[in-house]
Amino acid sequence: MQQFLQKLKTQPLMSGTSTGQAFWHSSGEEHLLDSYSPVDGQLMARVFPTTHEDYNQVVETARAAFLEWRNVPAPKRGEIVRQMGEQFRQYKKELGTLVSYEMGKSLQEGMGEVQEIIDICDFAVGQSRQLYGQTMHSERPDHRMYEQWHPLGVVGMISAFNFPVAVWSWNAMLAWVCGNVCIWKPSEKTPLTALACQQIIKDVLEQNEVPEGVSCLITGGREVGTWLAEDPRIALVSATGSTRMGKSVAQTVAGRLGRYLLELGGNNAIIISQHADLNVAIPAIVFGAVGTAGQRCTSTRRLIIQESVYEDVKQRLVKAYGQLRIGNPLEEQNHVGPLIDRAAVSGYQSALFQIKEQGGRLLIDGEVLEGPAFESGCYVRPAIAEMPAQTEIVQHETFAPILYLLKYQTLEEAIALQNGVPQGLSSSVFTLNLREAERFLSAAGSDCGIANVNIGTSGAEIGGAFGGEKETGGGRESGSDSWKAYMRRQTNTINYGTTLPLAQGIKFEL
Ligand code: UN1
Repeated sequence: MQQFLQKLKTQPLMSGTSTGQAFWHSSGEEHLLDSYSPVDGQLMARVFPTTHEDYNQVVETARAAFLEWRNVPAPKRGEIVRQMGEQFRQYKKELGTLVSYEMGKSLQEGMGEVQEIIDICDFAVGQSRQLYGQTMHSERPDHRMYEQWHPLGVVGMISAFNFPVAVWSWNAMLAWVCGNVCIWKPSEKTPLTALACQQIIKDVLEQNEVPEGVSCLITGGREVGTWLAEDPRIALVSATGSTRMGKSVAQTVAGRLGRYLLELGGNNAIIISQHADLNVAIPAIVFGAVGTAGQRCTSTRRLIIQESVYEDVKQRLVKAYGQLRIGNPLEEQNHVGPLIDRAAVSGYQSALFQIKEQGGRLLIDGEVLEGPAFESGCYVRPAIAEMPAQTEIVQHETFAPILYLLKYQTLEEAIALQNGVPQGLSSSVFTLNLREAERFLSAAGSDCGIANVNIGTSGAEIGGAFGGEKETGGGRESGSDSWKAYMRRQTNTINYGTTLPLAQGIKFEL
């Protein structure tokens, strides 16, 4: 690991503030942010967090950089993002390994996360030549009307520990090709991967003489996120994390009529119909429920099963769970790594307790694993609970590998259950029946931002717009036309005639 850290130019004692090429800190050692690996409980590094004074310097540098960056032609900005993508290709193994070690997801998933960065870089390069506006026909003679998209300014990004680098890249790469400058506040639980990303793109910024301040990094706890939310100099705050955090960011940013983009909690369900191909469904369920140890916002938390196949599904799941290997995520044969920290383990234990209190029955009981290889205290056994109904705990997003089973008779009932939670991110149905699939995708079907047929709830590709409804926050990031969130629309009307006709036929003659 040490050798990977060195390659990524991340050291045991790091400055957590950067405006792109420059890294610095002004806080003393008494305020250090410690990064412990959930894999083995080791202290990986200590980071100097950003002070309020440093923060102001970062924002001012970013603002000055924006004045230059917005004038760089969009395809040229795309070219710089292309070079960043090349760098991430080169460092995929090192960064993927660091993601796995700092966050605890499997090495495969760590690499997959870096692949998402590479993919969004490619996407953003293409997008840089496609920041299209529409043209409209004016109702007035000798007039032309069209719209264009301009950058917003400084974009603040608050990211979560579970996707410590990919979610930043979805935001940053698009924000940059759109002409914005970025300030990234990663989760205080995963500062190192963020510093590594900043190191990886540093040379590209330098070689292209990109103004200092286009890519900024600030580190620290919740209060640092609050600085972004409160600051009228931040045109857009894009935040990923808990619904509680999102509500607070939304209220603060709305209080100054700023813009926000939220990607919050999910409570994702898969409906298993009697027409499902279970050979396809079972691996999708298991990956969705236990992948990233149930810490994706797209993790599968609820399984809504038609009663005639309920017993069969149950048995197959128990068998599949019996084959899961829990352990060091850096070892490729393991499927499930640790939870992020002991607080997450407490949340898992409390959910198991509430399941029993609310009439649930644990089909596979959870436990915190102990002994050699589990010293960090963060490894837990993925659990399955049969629930009598969608009780309070089922309504709640517990960031841990706990899967709830519910039974249904009719598809209408299944859809009502699927929609009957406060969150609305991802959803799936497994069926080979066309009517069922189309009903699920119709306006009367899933109320989520993502609705799939015969694939699971997690593992979305970057090409689609990513995000969800209700308490998930309503924002869309990544593919499709999500770029529009990082730009302001301007409607332009040009009169090339010699008179001044007014709209709506109004006569105003002098
Ligand atoms: C998240 O958990 O915040 O669809 C993002 C997926 C990943 C992204 C998840 N591509 O599971």
